[in-house]
This record gives sequence, C-alpha cells and structure tokens, in this order.
Amino acid sequence: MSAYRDLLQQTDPEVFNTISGEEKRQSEGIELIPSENYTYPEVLCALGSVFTNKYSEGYPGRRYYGGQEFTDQVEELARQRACELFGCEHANVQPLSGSPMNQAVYLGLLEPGDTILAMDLSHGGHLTHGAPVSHMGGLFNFVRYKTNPADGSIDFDKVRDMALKNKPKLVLCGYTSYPRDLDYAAFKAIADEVGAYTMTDASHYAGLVAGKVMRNPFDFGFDVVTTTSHKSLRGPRGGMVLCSKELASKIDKSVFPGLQGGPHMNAIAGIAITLGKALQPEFRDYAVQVLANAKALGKALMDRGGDLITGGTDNHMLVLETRKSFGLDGRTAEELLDTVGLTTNKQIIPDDPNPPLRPSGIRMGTPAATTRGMKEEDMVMLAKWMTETLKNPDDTTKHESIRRDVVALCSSFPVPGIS
Ligand code: DSN
Repeated sequence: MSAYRDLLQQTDPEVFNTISGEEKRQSEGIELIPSENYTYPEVLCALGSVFTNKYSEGYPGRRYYGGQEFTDQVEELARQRACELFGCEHANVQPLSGSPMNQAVYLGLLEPGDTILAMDLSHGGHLTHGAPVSHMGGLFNFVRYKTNPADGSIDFDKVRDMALKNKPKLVLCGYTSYPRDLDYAAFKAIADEVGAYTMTDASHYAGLVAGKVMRNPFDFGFDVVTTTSHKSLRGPRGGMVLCSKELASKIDKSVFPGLQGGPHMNAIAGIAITLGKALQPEFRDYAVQVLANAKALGKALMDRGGDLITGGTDNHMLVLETRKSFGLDGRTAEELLDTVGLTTNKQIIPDDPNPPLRPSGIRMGTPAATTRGMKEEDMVMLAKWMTETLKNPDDTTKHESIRRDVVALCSSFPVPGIS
C-alpha cells in the first residue's frame, strides 16, 4: 500500500482492514492460480499516483481534454516499449482489461454475424472467445475446434475442414486453460487459405513470449496479438492490442471511441513500467524459471498420482483432473487446498460432463510463486502438500500441520510490495 496507509487507517479503518487482511492472505499463502501474479512495487506506486485524476480521451497528440503533457509522454512510452518487446508495429495500451481488448478486435475488424474460428471453451478457450453466455457469442458466429486431451495436440486437418466449411473471417487461437504452446504456422496457413485475419489472445503467456521461452505469433505473420498486462507479464490490470501499422487505425477507433471512453492513465503508467522491466535481461531468467517450476510441479504431482490433462505442461500452467486422481470434484479440491493456504481454481476439463461450478479439475500455475523466488525444490514441496491434502480430505489435523508448513515456507519468500 502507498505512503498514505496511515491516513487510510485513520480515516476509513473498515476499508483499511480489508486491504491489510488481503496483504496477510497473500503473504501467508501461495498463489497458484495461473492468471495471477504479484506486481512490482513500482507499479503499485504508479497505480496510486495522480494519473488516476486525469481524463485522456483520444491518443497521444490528439486528445479531447487539455492538460495532456505527461499523459501523452507516458502512453507513448508504453506504446513504444510494447512494440519493442513483442516485435510489432503498433500497440494500443488503452483497453481496460482482457474482455474489452478482445471485443475491440472483433468489433474493429469484423461485421456482426461474421464467423470466428476459436478454441472450444472446455478445451481451454476463454469466455471472450465466443462462449454462448457472452454478448460476443451472440453477436458473432463462433465455431469451435477442440484439442486432444491426452497430449494437447490439435488436429489441423480437422481445423482446416472447419475453416473451409464455415469460411471464418477471423482465425483465433490462444487460451485460458491449455498447458501447451501453439503451432501458429499451421493456424496462419489455414487462415490464409480462407482469407481470414489471424489473432492470438496471449494473455496467459505473454510474459513467456516476452522472455523468449515461448513462440511469438508475430514471427509467423499473425495480424493481431492481444494480451492482458497482469498475469505472466506481472503488470497492473489492463489490456493491449498489438498489430501491424495497416490495422492500427481500425483497432484504435474500435477501442476509442468505439468501445471505451477515458483510459485509466494510472494503469497505463504501470503498463509502461512493466514493459520496461520485461525488456531487461533479468526478465528472461524469470520466464525460464516459470517454465522450470511448472515442469517440476507437474512431474512431482504425477509422481504422487496426479492425472494432468495433456500429461504435463509446456507453459506455466497445469490442469489436474481431480476426480480421476483423488475422487474429488474441482470445487472440493479448490476449497480443501484453500484451507492449507494453497490457492488454485476449479476448472472444467475437455468435454467436462460436470457443471463449471463443480467441474472435474483444478488449474494451477507458477508465475506468482516464481515471482517470490521459489524454485524447483519448492515446487516438489507444494506437490507433496497438495497431494497429501487431497488424499486425506477429512484429516483436519494433517491440514493444520500442512498449513503451518506453508506459512513457514512463505516467510522465506516475501511478496514484492508487501512490507
Ligand atoms: N480470469 C482469467 C483467467 O483466469 O484465465 C482470464 O479471464
């Protein structure tokens, strides 16, 4: 929290207590949700800065309000750093988060009713990739390809057949729950054959692309990459649309004024800081360690009877089939792990016969634990604690003992930004 925490404690102890409670929860537990991370203290500083006071509709050099000397500078820094980091020609850093970021691409490049080819939700696609419950799912015609849950492979002959039959205007890849890398060349070849745009939602793994440990879709000629700025990039909550110069105007108009009003300039300052950090050589070491930790966690879980969807991971994420492995649904597993201080999230698995609030698995990831400095040997401990908890769901004495061990481990790995 900022330098003003004493003031907040005095003036609004109720809100202060929720923040300090959350600080304690984050410090004394281990965050394993793959989409979460601990941002930099410098980003917390930017988020709490006076940029939060400023309205900046428009883009640098072309705003609808006065007083933009410094907002222009910081947004330009964020845009330039994004282009340098991801090797693209244009970056829009204004989307308020992941959903408006993807919506801006669909609405900017396509017409309502157009077809989009995307990954099936239960196989790892995201809600904003056309889930029937989303507005985008109603506005556009999404057709969905699946994966082979045994090894994560995608049958590109089938994807091509779907493309030839449905004539999508956009071929979308990227995911929220899929532990493998993607074959962008194969997606691009199919899109070219049917004259479709190519887009990747790299929100989960953009930090790993930036750290050069996963493939970069722009190396394969992709038109658009979207990414949130938190997750593996470690930034504030926000979104970015990265694209060619050719698409820049359509994308910019779609974000503002098409979909949003004033951007959150405090978050954009935080994004600029985050991208500056990701351009440093140390960020590559971080990305390497995220992957090493995920592999170590996956192996240790499998050694202890855990059944992982696709049999392992090539990225930061693992999906554990808890029903098969431990006879527990994902919600029960999530709740049990919460009691020992290990935070995961319940997760549907490919073609899950069970409902999303009581699915067959949980999802885990290593970006946050790696930010705290944890290494492979710590992942083995986590796997031991997780499997002991899940194998003994009624043994509260064991859970209390594991909880103490988790707190002890956490004390050696402080959370950045929490003193
Ligand atoms: N909520 C994010 C995730 O957990 O993947 C994406 O919206």
